[in-house]
Amino acid sequence: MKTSGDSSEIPFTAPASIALGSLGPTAYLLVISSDTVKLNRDNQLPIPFFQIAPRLFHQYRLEQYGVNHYFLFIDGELVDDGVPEGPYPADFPSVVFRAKSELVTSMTEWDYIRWGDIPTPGSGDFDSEGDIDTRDFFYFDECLNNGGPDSNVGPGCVWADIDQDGDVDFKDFADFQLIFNTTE
Ligand SMILES: [Ca+2]
Ligand SMILES: [Ca+2]
Ligand SMILES: [Ca+2]
Repeated sequence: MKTSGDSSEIPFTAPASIALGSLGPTAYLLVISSDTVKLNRDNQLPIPFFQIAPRLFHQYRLEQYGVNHYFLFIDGELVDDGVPEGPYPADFPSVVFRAKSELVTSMTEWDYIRWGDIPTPGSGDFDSEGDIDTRDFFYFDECLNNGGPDSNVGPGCVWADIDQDGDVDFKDFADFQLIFNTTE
């Protein structure tokens, strides 16, 4: 997503935010302005801020592994990690994203939001359903379009790097075709 909103809006949970919550101890709230991002997990914990290049699209990715570890990536770069406060999701999980103007007018654009099990690296199985089908190809194609030989397409496409050499290129596409629809 990207936003033109000023960082002075951040105390008002504006200009943009995405909140992952559920009935449990663990929550993640990202408050995003044009050049600054705030992560709030819990007011009792440190609240880190990150600088981003202003008014450009940026990608935010949060991974949580059981109760052991979470990782936050911005544009594929690890910016924060640590021990979660508990399991996630718990009951009634939700993802709430919004744009808001408190005192300063702004424009916010969300491109896409995804949620789900983290796919196995190199599996080609984006949606972790145990098959390789057209739905997986839809996202594989996106990784390939952003990739190429020796590219780094970031943690969001590790599942599409079939030969596990760090990129998503036409070699991976050839391998993807070989496993397409071959598993249940
Ligand atoms: Ca699949
Ligand atoms: Ca390659
Ligand atoms: Ca590859």
